Amino acid sequence: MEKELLASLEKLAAEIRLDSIEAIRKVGSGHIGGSLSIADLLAVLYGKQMKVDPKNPQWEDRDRLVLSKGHAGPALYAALANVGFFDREMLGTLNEGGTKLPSHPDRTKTPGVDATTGSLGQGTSVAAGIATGLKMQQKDNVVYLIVGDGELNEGQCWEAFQYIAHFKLNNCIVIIDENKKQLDGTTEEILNPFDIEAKMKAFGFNTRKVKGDDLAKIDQAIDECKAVKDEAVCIVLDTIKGQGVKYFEEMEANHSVKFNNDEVQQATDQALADLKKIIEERS
Ligand SMILES: Cc1ncc(C[n+]2csc(CCOP(=O)(O)OP(=O)(O)O)c2C)c(N)n1
Ligand SMILES: [Mg+2]
Repeated sequence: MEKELLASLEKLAAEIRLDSIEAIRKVGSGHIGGSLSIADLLAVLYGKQMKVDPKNPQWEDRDRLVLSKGHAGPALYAALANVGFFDREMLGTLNEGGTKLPSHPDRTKTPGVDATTGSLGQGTSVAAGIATGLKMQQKDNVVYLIVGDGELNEGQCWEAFQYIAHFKLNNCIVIIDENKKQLDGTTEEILNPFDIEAKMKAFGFNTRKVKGDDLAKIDQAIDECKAVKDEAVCIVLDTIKGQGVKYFEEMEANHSVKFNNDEVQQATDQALADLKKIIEERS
């Protein structure tokens, strides 16, 4: 990947982290861990891979994104704002009464949101349906489906995966955020998904696993998926819950973080300062 492009994606990933954390902190608590673990992925998608027009969010020929792990809405909103779908100032209205940015995405409220999600599992079927529709219309747009590893507890995921594989929906790139944690513990202790890559292969997916903080590798994996014909495709992202901010990575209960004491406030101030530095250096 060219140096300049890499720097611009690193900048966008830092902006997504900064804006997600600031918005959630303003609410007082929220899904920090799962928002940060997909910041790099979202930077590659909205910063390079996705065919979208921020000035025309309903453009018929756009690629779609289904954030099935809808609790990471703040990261999606940060990505959308930073590429121009709406004003960054709107991020400060997260979860307020009457907001266009509810904690979980709502396609009727937010410019750029393609699917209403939050009830885990359901986004997988929504993405399968959109991909089927695009195939029927002979459109070559891509649907990006982001699924959590804890979300795999939902049987609906496996039903949708079986469908996507059977109908060879290579226009639906399934991306599983393997951050090894879910709401109240590690996936291994709550309900072990075992080897996700092997499972997706067994379900008929052309599957690859990449480090979820390596922007160039994520980009390459998406290019590889786009080149696959007649097979369903999957990327397992090897991530850390809280990725990119050491304090949140090391926090044990980092699913929903409460900003209610001096320690977390001071560590967050430091994290925001560090992220601002990354953004400045790459501007
Ligand atoms: C059907 C359903 N059951 C329970 C929840 C509550 N819930 C929200 S997030 C979450 C854990 C999800 O874990 P994972 O998919 O690993 O998310 P991440 O680690 O990426 O935050 C749960 C159980 C929900 N949103 N939907
Ligand atoms: Mg998880």
